[in-house]
Amino acid sequence: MGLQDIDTVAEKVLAKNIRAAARAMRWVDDRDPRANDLLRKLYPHTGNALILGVTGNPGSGKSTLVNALIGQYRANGKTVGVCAVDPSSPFSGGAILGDRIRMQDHFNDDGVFIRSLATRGHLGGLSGSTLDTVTIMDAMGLDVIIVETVGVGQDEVEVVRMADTTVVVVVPGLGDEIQALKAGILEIADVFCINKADRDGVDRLEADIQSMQEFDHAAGRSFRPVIRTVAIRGEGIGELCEAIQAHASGSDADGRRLTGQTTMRLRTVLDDRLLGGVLKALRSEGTFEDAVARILDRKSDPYTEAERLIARGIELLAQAGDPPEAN
Ligand SMILES: Nc1nc2c(ncn2[C@@H]2O[C@H](COP(=O)(O)OP(=O)(O)OP(=O)(O)O)[C@@H](O)[C@H]2O)c(=O)[nH]1
Ligand SMILES: [Mg+2]
Repeated sequence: MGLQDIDTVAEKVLAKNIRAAARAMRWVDDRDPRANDLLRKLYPHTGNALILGVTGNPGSGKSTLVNALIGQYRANGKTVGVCAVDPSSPFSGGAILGDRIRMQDHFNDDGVFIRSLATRGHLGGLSGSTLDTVTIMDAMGLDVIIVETVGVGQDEVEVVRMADTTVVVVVPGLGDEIQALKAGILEIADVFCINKADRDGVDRLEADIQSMQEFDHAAGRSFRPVIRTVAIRGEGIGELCEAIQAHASGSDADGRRLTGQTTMRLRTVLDDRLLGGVLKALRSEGTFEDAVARILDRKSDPYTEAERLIARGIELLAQAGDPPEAN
């Protein structure tokens, strides 16, 4: 695995070469040892894209909305990257295929780069591989990078925290929407999007969101816009883009927010490398399974074993070689 190889791929990614970018993303997915070196080279060239999180319940119309947003950004001359995270949840089997179909308007446009990430089988790696994919897209010089995730798990919430602006998609008529919002998604919304506004119950849902916002407002939080869309017909997309733009260029994009994002990024990479990397190594040498067996036999306990695994993990990390000096 030549360093030259990594340099070439990095140069090509920076020159917007699609095949090199796809290769880089494969390295990330496969946890290829070249990925870290590559990402290190790309990182200084990032920070220019608008990173947009789109999250919401399964089936709320996120992909359809993303498809419409791509159209709007392309019409404004902007290039777009999409990173769609398939939660592999029981609700939405086949989401990757679904994304393909829903975003197919843009498959032959070389100003659009769409990547689906499966989460099945990733050990603590969802946030990490999403973040790495976004880094590659940012380095490619794409203007807007949209990350679509289902807003159900903690992992998804963390992914969205890396975004500059987050749109939370809700739909009328479910009744449980607000419950889902209360379970943490509400917090992360910079813009609310009521999609499927062609259905009944829109006024009611908007009133619910607003009354929650009153509550938040009393606690010092500013009001966030609520935009109605009918994604399948492209209605409300212009307004949604404006609300996104207003947030992205607003005072929220201040130093504190950026520090928060950077903290989240570092934590994400750290979690990913520790859990994904070290745990994988521990499992492949059987240490983890041995520990499970000892606990099962009541010969040991999770506390002792966790300490033992941490110690072994540190040894494995040391063997993997020292990182380059910070400069
Ligand atoms: N009536 C109506 N249906 C819509 C609208 N937007 C999307 N849909 C439909 O809702 C269904 C789900 O849309 P998707 O875009 O796949 O939803 P999603 O949130 O990406 O779904 P997952 O990725 O599986 O969580 C599809 O059948 C869409 O055609 C809308 O504005 N109105
Ligand atoms: Mg989708």
